[in-house]
Amino acid sequence: MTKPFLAALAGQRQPRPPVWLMRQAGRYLPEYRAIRAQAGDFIALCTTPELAAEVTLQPIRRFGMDAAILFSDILMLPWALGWGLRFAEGEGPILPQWNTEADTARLDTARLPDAIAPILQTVRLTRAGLEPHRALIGFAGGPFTVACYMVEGGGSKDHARTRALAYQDPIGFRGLIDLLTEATITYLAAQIEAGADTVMLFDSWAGVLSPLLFDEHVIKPTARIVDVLGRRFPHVPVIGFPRLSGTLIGRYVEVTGVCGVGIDTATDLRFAISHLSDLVAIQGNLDPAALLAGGAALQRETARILRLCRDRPFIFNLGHGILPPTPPEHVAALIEQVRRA
Ligand code: 1CP
Repeated sequence: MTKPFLAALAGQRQPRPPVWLMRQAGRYLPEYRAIRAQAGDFIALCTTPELAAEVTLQPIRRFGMDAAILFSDILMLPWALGWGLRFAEGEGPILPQWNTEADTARLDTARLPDAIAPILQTVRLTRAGLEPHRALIGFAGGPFTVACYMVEGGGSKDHARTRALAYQDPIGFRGLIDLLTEATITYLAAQIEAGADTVMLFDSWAGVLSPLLFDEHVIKPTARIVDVLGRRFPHVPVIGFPRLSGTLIGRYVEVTGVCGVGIDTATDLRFAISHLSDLVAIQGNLDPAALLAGGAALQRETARILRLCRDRPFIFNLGHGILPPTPPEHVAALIEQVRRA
C-alpha cells in the first residue's frame, strides 16, 4: 500500500499534500490528559507501551493525519544511557549537568538495548494499530540538541553554558557529540527494525550555533547518521529539523543528504524553496500561534503555505510544536482545509 507521506519524502509531488503536526499528541487533547493522569509521570507514560501507543494513535483517530509520530521524548535517549532525567510538573526536564570528558564515560551504552525495549514495543503496537496507508515516524533528538539539555541540566533560554563549552573544551564536547551520534544510530536503527517507516531528527537548538560550529556539531553528526542508516536501510527516509538554522538550511540539506527537512516558522518559505533541491521534501512552517488563533488568520496562513509549496514535494506541518492551549477544533479545521487543497 502506498503511503502519500512516504511518496512525498521520495521526492514526488502529491495531488493533496500529506499532513501531520509536531506535538500532535499532547496536552491540548483531553484524551491525552486522561491517559497522562493514569500513567502518573511522563517517563512512566513513555515506557508503558500500551499507554504510549494509545496516546500516539489518539490524534490519528480524532483528525486522521497521514502520519503518526511515536510518543516518546528526545531525552529518553540520555535516560536510556543511564543519565538521570525527571520531568518536574510544569517546569520541564531536569538532568544532571555534563561538565567534562570524564562525564561522557558515565553514559552506559551497554544498558541501551534493555532500556529502549519498551519504546520499541510501543513502535510495534502502534504500527499494528495504524492503517497501512498511514506512516509511522520514529525519532530522536539531534545529538547537539540532546547535548544542550545535558550540559545545561535542562531547558535554557540562551544555552550560554553549552555554547561556551563548545569553545572552551572542543575535544571533550566533540566526544560527547560523537557518543550521542553513535547511540542515536543504534536507537533509530532499532526503531526502524521495530516498524518505523521513517525517522526524524529534532535539532531544536541547532540555530544557536555559529556557522562553523553548526558544521561541526549539527551537519557532521547528522551526515553520519544519515549515511549509516542509509546504508543499512536504503528505503527508509530520514527527515532533519535543524530549527532556526536560517541561511544554513541549504548547506544542511546538501551535505547531510536528508530526504525531507522541517522548516521552522521564522524561516521565509520562499527562501527555503529557492535554496533547496526540488527533490527534497519540505515540511512545516505554519506558525503554531496561527493555529492557536484559528479563524480567518489560520485559513489565510494555511492557504499561503499550500500555494507556495504546490509544485514541489511537500508535507504540511507546523514550524514548531502545537501550543498546549490550542483548541482541538482549530486542528480539525486546519486538517480539513489541507484535505480540500
Ligand atoms: O507533561 C507532559 O505531558 C509532558 C510534555 C511533553 C510531551 C507531550 C514533553 C516534555 N515531551 C512530549 C512529547 C514529545 N517530545 C514528542 C512526542 C510526539 C509528538 O510530537 O506528538 C516529541 C517528538 C518530542 C520532542 C522534543 N522533546 C523536543 C524536540 C521538538 C521541540 O519541541 O523542539 C524537545 C526540545 C523536547 C524536550 C522537552 N520534552 C518535554 C518538554 C516540556 C521539553 C522542552 C523543554 C524546554 O526546552 O523547555
